Amino acid sequence: MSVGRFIALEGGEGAGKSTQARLLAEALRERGLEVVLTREPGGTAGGEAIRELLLDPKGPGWDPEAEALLFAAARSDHVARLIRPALDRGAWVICDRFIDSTRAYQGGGGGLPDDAILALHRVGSGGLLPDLTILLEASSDEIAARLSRRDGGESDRIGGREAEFHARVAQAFRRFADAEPARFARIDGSGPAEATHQAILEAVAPLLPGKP
Ligand code: Z5A
Repeated sequence: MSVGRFIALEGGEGAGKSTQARLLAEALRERGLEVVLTREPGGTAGGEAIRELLLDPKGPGWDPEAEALLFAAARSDHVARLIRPALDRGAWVICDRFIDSTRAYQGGGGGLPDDAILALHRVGSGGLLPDLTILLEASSDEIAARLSRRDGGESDRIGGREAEFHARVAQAFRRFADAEPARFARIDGSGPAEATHQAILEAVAPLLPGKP
């Protein structure tokens, strides 16, 4: 049986994570691999219900502590019911955001200590980490243009926070990638989607079956 692999895509809003997650899933399926394409918050019925609670712009809003607990609860369900079973049967899991988003948004952006977030992750999800985390980065001008084309000024409850919050989030992602270069690949997502896809395929290649 082949070995299951877990790839997460991370980065700010509009960096191209969903687009690239889809392209990567298609490329791996073309190689005959079973791929589970999923997202956070979400991925299971319970995770999607918590997503609504967290992101609905008309919802009540949460303090960083409550937000971190809700993300951890959604992730716990996602790992137990979808991600672990898929990895155990040898599938590849491609996840649009995972634990490093909580570390960057509720930690870097919201001010919660990283060790508290990682402790919640150990309790909720057994501390599961991706084999590879792809950090997609693009300039703020490029991202603003994409989001304005797509959303015309509408944001979810977290995406709509002030620019300083998002700057702290981006800085935190860079810090995590620099601290764990073996787990992260930092990829420039500002160019055409196809160029970014090729760079991601190169980063993923060492994990493919048959590679040492
Ligand atoms: N959040 C959190 O706080 N803590 C956590 O633990 C987790 C999440 C897991 C989830 O929102 C929110 O929850 C998020 C973080 C927070 N809020 N913020 N910020 P989401 O899942 O709804 O949204 P998102 O993750 O921020 O994704 P997004 O806005 O959809 O961006 P994306 O997935 O990175 O980009 P995309 O959908 O692939 O592309 C965006 C647009 O650009 C789209 O119209 C594309 O067609 C276009 N695009 C993509 N690539 C290109 C290129 N290369 N050139 C030109 N145009 C492109």
